[in-house]
Amino acid sequence: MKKNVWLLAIGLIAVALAPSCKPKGAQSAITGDAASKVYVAPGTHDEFYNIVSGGFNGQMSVVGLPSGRVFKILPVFSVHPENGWGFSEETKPMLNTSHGFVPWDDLHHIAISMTNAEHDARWAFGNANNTPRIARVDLTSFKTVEILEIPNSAGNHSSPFITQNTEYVVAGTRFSVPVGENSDVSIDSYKENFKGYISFIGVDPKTGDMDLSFQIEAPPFNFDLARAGKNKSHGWFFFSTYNTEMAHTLLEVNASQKDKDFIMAVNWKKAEEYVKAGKGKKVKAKYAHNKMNEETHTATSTIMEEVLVLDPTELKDIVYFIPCPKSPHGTDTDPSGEYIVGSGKLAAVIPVFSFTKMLAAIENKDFEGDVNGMPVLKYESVLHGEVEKPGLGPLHTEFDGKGFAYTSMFVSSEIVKWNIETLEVVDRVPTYYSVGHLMIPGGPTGKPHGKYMVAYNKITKDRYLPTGPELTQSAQLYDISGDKMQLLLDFPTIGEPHYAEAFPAALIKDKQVKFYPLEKNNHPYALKGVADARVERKGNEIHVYMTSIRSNFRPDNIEGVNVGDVVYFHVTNLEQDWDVPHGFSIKGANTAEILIMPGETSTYKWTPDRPGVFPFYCTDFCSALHQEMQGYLRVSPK
Ligand code: CUK
Ligand code: CUA
Repeated sequence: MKKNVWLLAIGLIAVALAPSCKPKGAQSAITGDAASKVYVAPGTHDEFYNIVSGGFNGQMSVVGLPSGRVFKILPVFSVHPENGWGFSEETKPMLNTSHGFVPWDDLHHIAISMTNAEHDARWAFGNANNTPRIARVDLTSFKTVEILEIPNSAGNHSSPFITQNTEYVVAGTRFSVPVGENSDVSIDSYKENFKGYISFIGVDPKTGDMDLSFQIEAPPFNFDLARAGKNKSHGWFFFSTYNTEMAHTLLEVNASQKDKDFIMAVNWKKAEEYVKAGKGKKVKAKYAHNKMNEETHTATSTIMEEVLVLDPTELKDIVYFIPCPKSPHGTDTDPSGEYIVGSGKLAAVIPVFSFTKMLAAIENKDFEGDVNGMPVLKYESVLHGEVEKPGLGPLHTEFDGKGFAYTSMFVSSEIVKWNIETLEVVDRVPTYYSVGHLMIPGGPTGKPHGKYMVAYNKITKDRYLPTGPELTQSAQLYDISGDKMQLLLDFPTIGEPHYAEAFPAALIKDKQVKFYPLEKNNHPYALKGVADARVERKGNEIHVYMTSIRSNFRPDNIEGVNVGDVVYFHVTNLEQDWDVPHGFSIKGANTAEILIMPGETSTYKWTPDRPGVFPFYCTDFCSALHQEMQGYLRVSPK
């Protein structure tokens, strides 16, 4: 390795180790009235829903703001024994992929659906990083209702960012990979054989159903994050890229050599026209598309076979590169859509680009080179200006709708507030410690709700009672209604939050599903009343048509089952009231419990391996006679 590369490596290691430093003035940001600002009196509700990614736990969590209270862990990409997600026969297909059943993933980013660049909060989208997928959550039931796998992709980090009317959800690949029939190639052939893909997933405006509309083939860079243009820049998408060096080993050093990487600007309206004009090429690619049926509450998984790909080296006016210092992580667009902020995590400034100038630079062919024939715009001709001395390690930027931007600084552990027009830093507050994403309610929309800002910190150290080597990740709530940011509250989180979004609770709180009407339950094993409860044998399958209602199961004494039979308990919860689930589990079963919502049917599968009498019971305390809600199943030798 060359000497300057070693020096760079040492510099990077110093940066990487820096986060254990504490910010100066550690407690000073807290003032007297913080407690009253976060106090949500018993019996009253929080003002905002905060949907928070769970990182390596693969789920979303639902948090109230300003209290920081957790209301729900909402299972998405990881199995969740608490309510049978990925264990019940109805939900197993949701976790199917072209690789088969995948029980875990890593969920980084949240996107809340929008209309006219404002939250409509119909759906929450989340990304799976490891086995690339996008999930859609229905925010009237807080259930994951659809999961779409993304082919030609790996490390689905640049996702699931959405356009201002939820026309598209995007998914940009973090890892470029060889694709197609023969992807058994030498890793050394990275530059020739590896490719990056950006996927545009269409969302049906009525139903929310997703469809992989098209992909754009891109150079083998790493795509990190993205933001749609909005208002003024509606029709464009901006992706941050790093490793434009196209290294495939020791990226820590080899992917940090250039002073500038790129923000890739994509004219998706134009791409859409090309798709309509038949300019795409269909290529073979296997991916799963999983949907929850609304009437049966049973998921189906379909394996898709091909995808439409656009080649921007031929369709020359859809992709442009904006140079951006240095390894940009976040890229964010301000509420007007005029400004595009790049956050080079190794850069000393925050560059702010102008959409108007970008269009002019394209018009005037103000180029400084190309990537595979796709133009690189001149940095100076697109630049609105640079925020100077913002701090160390800028990652992400959110907006308050009052002309200010807030950028998280990972290395210097602070949030920096700056004026979008003048680029002047006007305030800074410490975070504890090493903030990743930050979030302002409505921050990525055209109409931020402002008021609060939350820092999602990567390192907790001494903030809570210690719990051995693994400490909770931590969030911190700040009041941003005044000129100066004020720290109000620390609260622990579920998993490791990356991005989160928040919206006013009033948008959805009166639209919540309370129970499912029994008469609309079209599950093939649904029962409408206890009179239909029964046991049926089909070969070596035993189907128990079971009801649950306070406070019994019917049937509750089951005989005639032999070792090796496959027993299906199809449990219908006959309750027609809010907040009365029943649970079910049986001794020794090699699966989780199921938790059945009122009016729903859920199936628990078990293959007994020994003779005996096996008790089962309701796992959710449902009435004063909950402990009476039980039964026995007798298993006889074959
Ligand atoms: S992120 Cu995924 S590495 Cu800054 Cu959006 Cu945390
Ligand atoms: Cu039903 Cu406890």
